[in-house]
Amino acid sequence: MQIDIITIFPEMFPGPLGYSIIGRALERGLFKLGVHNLRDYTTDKHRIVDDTPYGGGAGMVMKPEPIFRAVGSLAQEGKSRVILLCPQGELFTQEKAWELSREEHLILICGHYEGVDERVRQYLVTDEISTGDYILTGGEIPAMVLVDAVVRLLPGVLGEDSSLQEETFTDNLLEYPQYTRPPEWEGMTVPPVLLSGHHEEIRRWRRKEALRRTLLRRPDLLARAELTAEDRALLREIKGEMNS
Ligand code: 4G0
Repeated sequence: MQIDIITIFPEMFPGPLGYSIIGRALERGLFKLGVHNLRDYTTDKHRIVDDTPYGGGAGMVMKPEPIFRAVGSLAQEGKSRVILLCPQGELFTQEKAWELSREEHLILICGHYEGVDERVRQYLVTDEISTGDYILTGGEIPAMVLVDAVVRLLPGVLGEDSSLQEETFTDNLLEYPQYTRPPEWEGMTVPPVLLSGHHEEIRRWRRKEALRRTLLRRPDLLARAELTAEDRALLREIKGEMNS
């Protein structure tokens, strides 16, 4: 996969993407990262990328021409998703990360100021994506979030035994609680079932705790989960425990 970033702060990259699993994937050539200074696509002496909004009002808007030139020089006919990171975009989800992980070329546009000329959205961008309902000073950190979420799904990036299937959001349930050694630390203990070696009991306990967490913290996810007969029985047990 090729990922091209268009930004007025190219020095921010690779930044966090140069570390850990994504950094390793970059070194191993499992994806290519191109970082492009938007000002290199201006034609004026002062390399201006913003201008005042038509109709008046506070703040500045990103000019269309440098963005059109940058995307025009990077896009490969019919092969590129052109993504604008902005608060008005569709919320980024694990499902969207999986969708983008199947693409061969992503172009990410990092917005700034009070926004981007609407013609960029209308004629250039294929996807507007928001990482969450908050405003940042620029789209660079959301772009890094997207790259991390997508690249870790590419073949060969995660280790052998890390199961992408078992993950949170694949089945719309939160993860069950995890413990490691020691079995007791300053009076804080590990649930005995996990030390019991009874694999079937452990599986059932984990499923129940995943359901309990999702019920308490994310009832919206639980409503969308596909529940088995066992899941419904476990939820009844949990609800019984809550009344007593
Ligand atoms: C475009 C993304 C870009 C428009 C970008 C701001 C939050 C996110 C930006 C604006 C961003 C996110 C209209 C304020 C840059 N902030 N949640 N800021 N407007 O993904």
